This record gives sequence, structure tokens and C-alpha cells, in this order.
Amino acid sequence: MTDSKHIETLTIHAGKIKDKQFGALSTPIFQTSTFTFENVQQGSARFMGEEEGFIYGRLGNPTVRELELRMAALEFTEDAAAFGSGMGAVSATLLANVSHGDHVVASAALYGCTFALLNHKFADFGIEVSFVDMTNENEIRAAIKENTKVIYFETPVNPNLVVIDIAMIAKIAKDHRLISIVDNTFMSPALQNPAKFGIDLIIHSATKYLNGHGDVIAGITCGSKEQIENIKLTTLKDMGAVMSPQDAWLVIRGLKTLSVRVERHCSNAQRVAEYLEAHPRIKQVNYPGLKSHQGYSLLGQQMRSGGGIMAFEIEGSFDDAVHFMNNLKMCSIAVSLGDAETLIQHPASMTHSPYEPEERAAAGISETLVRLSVGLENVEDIIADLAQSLESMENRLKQVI
Ligand code: 3LM
Repeated sequence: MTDSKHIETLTIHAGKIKDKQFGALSTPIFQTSTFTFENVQQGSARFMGEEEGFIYGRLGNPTVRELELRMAALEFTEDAAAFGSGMGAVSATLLANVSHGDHVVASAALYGCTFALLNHKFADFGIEVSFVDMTNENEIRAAIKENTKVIYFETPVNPNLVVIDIAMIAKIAKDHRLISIVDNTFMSPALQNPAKFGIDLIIHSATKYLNGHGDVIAGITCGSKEQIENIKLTTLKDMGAVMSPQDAWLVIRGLKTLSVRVERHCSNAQRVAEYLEAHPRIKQVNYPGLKSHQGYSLLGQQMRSGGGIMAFEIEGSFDDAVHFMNNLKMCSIAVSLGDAETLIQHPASMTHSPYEPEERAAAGISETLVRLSVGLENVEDIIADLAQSLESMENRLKQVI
């Protein structure tokens, strides 16, 4: 099934492996660690890559393979590789493409653990990283050196929702023959397809929207056949962060409702963002669906909607922000995102705590920023919960005065 079909259809059908044995509609879970060979010759032919077929769970599994094919179809790439976590995908994808002595240009603002990997661990391997403002083309071009191999970014950025121009990054990468890698977790393929703009590798934490139900840790990388084969034969096979068949099955189940879920996440988030932006106790709302947002002009060009996540600043002190979060009754205080439940968290002390305070400041991540992943509850109920907690914060302020 190709790109002529609509995304709602593709999420259900594209990449499905037909069960020829029993005609099962739902994908079978092949819960096996190894696969038997007809004879020694067949075993060695599979090891040599002369015959297609499965060998051993770390090298491939039919349930996991179906998820990979489904994701390749949704991201319009030739192939995909599945991992045991989003960070498994990030680390294996990067390390398959850089060696000792190479240089990476990365966005200064990234998911906290990705930043930790690039800023702390890569130095131990002799891989140099320059962190730049990815909205600034001159700054990116100026950071590129003779030994630069990879350009790495997220859009929208976790946690401050800054939108980066995908076509601009792809053009820079082509001009300098760099491998471009984007983390597309915040948008999901339902809203954004970076391969269509020329990005080489697209990473997802499948833990988030792809699975969508807060019960799996998983990751995926989509790209060309050559790139995916390189990752599978090096950093996936030998470092071993593989996805389990049970988790692959859950993500496949999640994918079938991706479009409808994301549509509701987006419409709820748009309403919540408009409500918060108009509230006198909210200083600033970063949501790509608002006209006031830095990336609003790219809406409709590279992303089909504003997404389900926003970040905002409370008008008041850090203590006020903590009071606001602690007094929510329905929204849960939790990291992660893209689940049915509305989740709220404080990046500086949680998801982005691997950054030093000065690194957060340089990356434009304020100490008082609050991140909200808008869930699938009725939007009036979400707004009512936010409203009662903002009111409680105001009452407390009056008492203090
Ligand atoms: C979070 N993020 O709450 P896993 N890329 C992006 C991500 O947001 C994440 C990963 C990769 C959060 C997780 S923080 C302890 C919880 C853009 C994860 C990594 O390895 O599947 O968690 O994905 O922002």
C-alpha cells in the first residue's frame, strides 16, 4: 500500500504481513527467542544473508518486523528498525553513523537524555558535538567543520516546543553531505513526515503517541534500506537494544488508532492553549497552533497541526507553579507524553534535569517552564481542572498579600 492512500487508512493497513496460515486479523505474537532451521545448510545460508528468514530474536522477529514495515510505510521511508526504547533508537542510530574523531552538530535544546548522551558520553568516545540554535541558519552553517558527519534535531523541541524548519536543515545537510537525523516523537507520522523534506533518518520514542496508552517503552528509526541495514548489522545487533514481540504487538495495536487519537489530542490542545493564553495568571504559552507561536508559519507546511503538547510559564514564582501543579485533581503529574491521560511535568527538575542550569538557559529552557501533554479526556473537563487549580493559586496569592 503506497502514499496514494490517506494517513487514516495507512495506519490500519500499510505494512501489514498477511497471516497465510490462519488468516488472523490481529498480528500474531511470535513469542520465541530462536527459530529452527530445516538443516545446517539453511542455517548457514541465513547467517550469510543468502536466504531470507528469521534466526534469533535479537536479529529479528516476525511481529517486530511487521511493526517496522508499518512504520516505514507511515514515514514514507524504505525501511525501519525497532528498539527496546526511544533512547535505544537514538543511541544506536547516532553511533551507527559516527566514529572516533567525528563531529556532530546538534540542537542545543533536546530531550534531556539525548542531550546527556551527546554532551557527556560522546566525549568519552572521542566524538565532538557542537550545540547550536537550530532556528538560526547562519549559526548552523558556521558550526559545520571538515569532520562533521551528522546533524541532529527534534521538532517541535522537547520541552519548549520551538519549531525548526525541516526543509532548511535538509538543505544544509545536502549542501555539506551530512546525515540528517530528526526525532519526530512530538508530532508522530500522523502530523509530520520529515522524509518528504529530505531528512535521512527519523526517530520515534514509540513509548509516546505511536503506542499511545502509557504501557510500553519502545523506539523506532525509519530510513533508507542501506541506512537501516547498517544500524541493524552494527549497533542494533551488537549493542542489542531490541524490541520485544509483545511490545511490538502493543505498538501495532496503538498505531491503528493513531490518526483518530492524534486528531483529538490536537483539537483538545488547541482549546487548552487558547484558554491558557487568555488567562491573566499565565505569562506565555508555547503551542505551535497559536498565532503568537514562533513556528506558526510552518504549520500547514511541514506539520499538519499544532500537536498535543504545550509548554507555558505561570505569572508568578516557582512556588506558585508548584502549587498549581500539586493542586490539579484530574491531570496527573508525570513525565512522558502522548497518552490518553493528560500529563503535566516540570522539565527543569524532571525530563531536563540532565542539563546543568546554565546549559538549560543556553538552550532556552526556563527554570519555571511547565509542560502539558493534553490527553483524550473531554476538553471541558481538562480546562475545568486547570481553571480550579489556577484559582486555588490566585487565592493563595491573595492570602500571602
Ligand atoms: C519525556 N521523553 O517525558 P524512551 N525522544 C524524545 C523523547 O521525548 C523521549 C525519548 C526520545 C520523555 C520521557 S523522561 C524520564 C520520560 C523526543 C522520552 C526517549 O527511551 O522511549 O523514553 O524515549 O519527555
